[in-house]
Amino acid sequence: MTHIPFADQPHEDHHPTSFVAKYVWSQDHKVIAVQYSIIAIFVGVVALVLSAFMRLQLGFPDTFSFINPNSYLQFMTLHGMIMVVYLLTALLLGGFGNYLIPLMVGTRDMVFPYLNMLSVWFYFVSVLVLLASFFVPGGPTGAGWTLYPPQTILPGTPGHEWGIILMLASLAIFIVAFTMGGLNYVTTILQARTHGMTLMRMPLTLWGIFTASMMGLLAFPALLVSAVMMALDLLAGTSFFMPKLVSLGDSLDYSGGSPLLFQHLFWFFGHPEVYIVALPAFGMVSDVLATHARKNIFGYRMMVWAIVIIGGLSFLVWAHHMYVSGMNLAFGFFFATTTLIIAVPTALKVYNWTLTLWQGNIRLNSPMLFAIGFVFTFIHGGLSGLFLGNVIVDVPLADTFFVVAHFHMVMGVSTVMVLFAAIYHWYPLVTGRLLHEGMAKLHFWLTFLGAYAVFLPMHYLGFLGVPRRYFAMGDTLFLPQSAHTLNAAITVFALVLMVVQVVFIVNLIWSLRHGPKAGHNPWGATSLEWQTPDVPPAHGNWGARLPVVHRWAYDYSVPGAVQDFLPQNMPDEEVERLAPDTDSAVESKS
Ligand code: HEM
Ligand SMILES: [Cu+2]
Repeated sequence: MTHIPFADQPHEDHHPTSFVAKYVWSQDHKVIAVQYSIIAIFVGVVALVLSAFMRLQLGFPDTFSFINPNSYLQFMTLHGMIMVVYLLTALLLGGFGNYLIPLMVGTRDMVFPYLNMLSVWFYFVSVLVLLASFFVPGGPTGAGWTLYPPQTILPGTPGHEWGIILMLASLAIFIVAFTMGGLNYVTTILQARTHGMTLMRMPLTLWGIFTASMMGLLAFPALLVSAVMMALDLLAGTSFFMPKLVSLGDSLDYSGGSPLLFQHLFWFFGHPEVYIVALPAFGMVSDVLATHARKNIFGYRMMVWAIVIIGGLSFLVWAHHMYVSGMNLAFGFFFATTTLIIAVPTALKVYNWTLTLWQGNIRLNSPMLFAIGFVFTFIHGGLSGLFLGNVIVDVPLADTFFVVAHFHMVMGVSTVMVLFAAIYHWYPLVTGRLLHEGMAKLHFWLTFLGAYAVFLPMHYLGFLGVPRRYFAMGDTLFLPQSAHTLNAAITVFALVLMVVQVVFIVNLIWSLRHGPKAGHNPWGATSLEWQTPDVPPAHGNWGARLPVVHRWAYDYSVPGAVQDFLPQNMPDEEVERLAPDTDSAVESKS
């Protein structure tokens, strides 16, 4: 007897009816995805406002009384942590991962829907705990998002009483949430693919999300144990990370712990984390580029292997964040080498994106513009990474604004570019409406140029030696006037860049009601998520029967075919039947 997938076995579908069951305690991956996305975007806006405060202080020192050295560090810490973990990780995996995985593999939902629901609610609690630190005595921790001990828990660092505890607790809860989600993403991709959906037919979006989820399951535990150990140092008097030291004249009770151990654990998580964010973005941008260039992605297999290899290698480079920690130089040489090796598969991906565009039938719409914007900003961020990856160049540049410029370009701006591309690309599927294209293009140009105006000059500040994590430069002699002028200019550009995002939010909300109806598969895309019987996809996604997959996800502009895309679930007989003249269809198949 042929195998009947679970979802196709005759059984009563459970369709929730009450509002609470549908939208609050929902187990539907699509609702959970939207919940994840809304929370992530909300907390991301908080982080954006915090960066506005920092920029105001840096551009116009002594002007704003509510920003003092302590609050600057607190804003900086929360800004960094929220952006990396609570916005990007949550939005890419919890948001896009949740929405796209079941639709793209052709199943009805995640394999553990209840766990999936718990995941989003744990995430919500972790955000609340984090934000609560603004309201406790002493405020949030100002230790920097890297949370290095001993300074993190010593008096003198803002938030050393309550703020740090809430930060550690919030991270622990986030990791629980991520683990419940991540297990779902991995298992669903491995176990719930529909008939014909082999691994090597999956869209690259799925490869990116899959690899990133696997990495998250391996990397987050390192952060979890460091959070627990630090909490013990803080509350139970252990000395995992705290050396024997004298603080403000008093000898503290700690003995023999290793602050460097924390740095290793943190970056064992922290570097892969960069790719946990980057790989889903790599995957999604590949699909956006192929769809809107009406071409197959160039070198699909290479692209898959590059994702997997980058994911694996990224566990071997962590100490490139520690060149100035006093570690052995030979050790530094090892990590510089592994870091530069990662550049190979990464550069390969960039070539393949470019070759995908080559002679494509390019539609310069908003998803495509943002996708191309990503390729630019990613190349720039990647190139400055080559500087910093080398010990001898990194040492003078460490802890300057060059580093701030580098990581904002490579993981801030470029990932956000992909997020915008993805939102403009998939919004019609999620809501059934198209966004306003004029507003979208305006949003692109102002965001793209604005991002360059903000982050390009920071490289120069870094060369001048402007230190990062400084509240004010004062009248330092080594800084020329140009540094101060630039700092003011960057702040003005940053404020414009932030205000421009209002166009995006307005477009999102306005188009919900007033956008033109998207209809079925408005981009003419091949992958399964666009082939559902209902738009937006209904509960259970596929109506009575699951789709069956006959081809890979990149059959665009196939010679001899009647239309310029062949959906993954279109059988060969159908392709032939639709072919305008049978000869050429047969030719192209032979
Ligand atoms: C308009 C957008 C943004 C602006 C204006 C901005 C601005 C800043 C500023 C002024 C700092 C502090 C620099 C210092 O004193 O050392 C900072 C730190 C940081 N930002 Fe952003 N940022 C933006 C977006 C992002 C995004 C999207 C990310 C996501 C990766 C991000 C991640 C970080 C991180 C990780 C830090 C380091 C925090 C630390 O040193 O502990 N930022 N940002
Ligand atoms: Cu790194």
